[in-house]
Amino acid sequence: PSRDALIARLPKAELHLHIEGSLEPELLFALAQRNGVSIPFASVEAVRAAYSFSNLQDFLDIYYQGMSVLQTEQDFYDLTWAYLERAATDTVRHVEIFFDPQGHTERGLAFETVLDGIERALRDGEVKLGISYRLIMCFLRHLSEDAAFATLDQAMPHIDRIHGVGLDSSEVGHPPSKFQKVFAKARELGLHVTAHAGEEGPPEYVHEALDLLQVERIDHGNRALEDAALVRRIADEGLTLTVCPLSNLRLCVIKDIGQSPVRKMLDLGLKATVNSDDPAYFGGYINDNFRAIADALDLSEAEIVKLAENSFTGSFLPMADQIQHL
Ligand code: ES4
Ligand code: ZN
Repeated sequence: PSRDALIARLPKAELHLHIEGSLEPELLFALAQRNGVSIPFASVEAVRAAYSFSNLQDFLDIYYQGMSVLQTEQDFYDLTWAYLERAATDTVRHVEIFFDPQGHTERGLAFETVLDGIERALRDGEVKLGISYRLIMCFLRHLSEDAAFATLDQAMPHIDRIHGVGLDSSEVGHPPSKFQKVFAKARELGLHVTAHAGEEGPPEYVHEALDLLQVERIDHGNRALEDAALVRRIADEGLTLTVCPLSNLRLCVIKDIGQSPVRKMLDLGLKATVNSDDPAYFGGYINDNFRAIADALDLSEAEIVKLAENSFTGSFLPMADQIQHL
């Protein structure tokens, strides 16, 4: 249908993408062999079959296990380059990529191995694919704030290469308030700030992300819709929500794709965007996410265009660069 053609050709930015979550089973297998890392799967098919989750933690256990095949700077390059080539086929023009340094430094890798490989691919993507980028370092919220400070210290010699900080991993039981001090430090350094909030956690966590972390965006934000005052605030402040429809479905945040919060957010005048989160694990890249909700939510062409525009105006690009894409 014409909606699919529109989605296929619309320029878009991806604002919620964990680079480690773009590790496809084929590359996972190839890297396991290259690095002599043993994985508990006999085949690519067996890996895919294991990607059945009933909640966020179910997924995270498999996601952290998958990362173990990433060992060298070249591995991080190959991972990131594969994502960028795939994103280019979806007419993605700008990416703001999350990475989880603690998922790697905890395994004994140097912070620089991770950063150098990801960044080298991002620079190549800018030159060869015309995709601009920002890089967002996430703190793992199931770890302590001291561990987040140690990660920020490791990043300090390279801070000009990192554009923002985020907060991810197990949400419930690890509220934004736990990271108030380290986010204050990040803001003092001039970094952009965002946080996962309201994916599984209550609306109170979204309030905390705004009040205590002073985030510029809300990653997911599904459960913000349960709180009318919060909805009003998000609308009034023009805050961007980075929604991930297929992620929500596969992590059982929603029962079917027709329950994606994108419909309500658009109807409420909230600035929603569509993103792929961990595409290798959730069964689709950004255009797959657009197509899934376009059908299920019966999005108009104007709504699809609006979602793509929101991805640029909600990005960390300077205004002048945002406008170039509209
Ligand atoms: C994540 Cl979907 C999601 N939620 C929280 N943390 C994450 N890390 C990678 N994907
Ligand atoms: Zn995420």
